[in-house]
Amino acid sequence: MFNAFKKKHDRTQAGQEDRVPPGQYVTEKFPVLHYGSVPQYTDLHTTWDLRFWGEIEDVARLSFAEFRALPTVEVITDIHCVTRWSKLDTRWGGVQFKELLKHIPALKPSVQFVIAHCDQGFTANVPLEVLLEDEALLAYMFDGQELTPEHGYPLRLLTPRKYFWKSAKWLRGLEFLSYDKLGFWERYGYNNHADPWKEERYAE
Ligand SMILES: Nc1nc2c(c(=O)[nH]1)N[C@H]1C(S)=C(S)[C@@H](COP(=O)(O)O)O[C@H]1N2
Ligand SMILES: [Mo]
Repeated sequence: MFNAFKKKHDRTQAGQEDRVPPGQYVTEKFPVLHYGSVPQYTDLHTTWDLRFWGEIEDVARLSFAEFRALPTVEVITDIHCVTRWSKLDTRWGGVQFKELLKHIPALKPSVQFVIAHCDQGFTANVPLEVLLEDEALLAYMFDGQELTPEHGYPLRLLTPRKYFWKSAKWLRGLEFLSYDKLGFWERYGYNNHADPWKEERYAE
């Protein structure tokens, strides 16, 4: 069902320590972290959609059925939480962000940032260029199974090369902007750039 998409990790040939950013430890577990409660969904076909607005040729939405009909890929990548756990070789399935862009009205050339909007008001800001990378997914499968509610069912972002807080769970909308606008954790004091390899954990 999923097209094989396995970008060889830059560091797979090296030892594990070269895959673990400074100040992180590796866990086999999959901790759950978020602010607030886990949203409950009943009939996704009638109550769920994914909306697009901002610097885009037209506002748009995809229904649950339309979104699930988009081509999918599998991505294997490492995730790094700012609370210091890292999990290696996590396996995700979903729609590549750059694939999604083929199915919605064109972005204006001015777009440089994307704000992920989630159920219950959570937001995360990500530079467009990060989401254009091969590993950037709108993910709904983890380890071959549908995402569980606490990990973001029915849809989350998977944001490459950033601390995991930019991988927004319970995604419902994408806003396209020419300028940057801080998201939830970024306003709360996390570092806007969020590069684990530079330990960009907190704002100055
Ligand atoms: N909607 C939403 N998404 C969120 C968060 C949140 O509070 N709300 N927290 C982020 C943080 S801080 C982390 S570390 C990851 C955790 O994802 P997990 O629970 O699947 O491990 O989700 C991110 N996505
Ligand atoms: Mo986090």
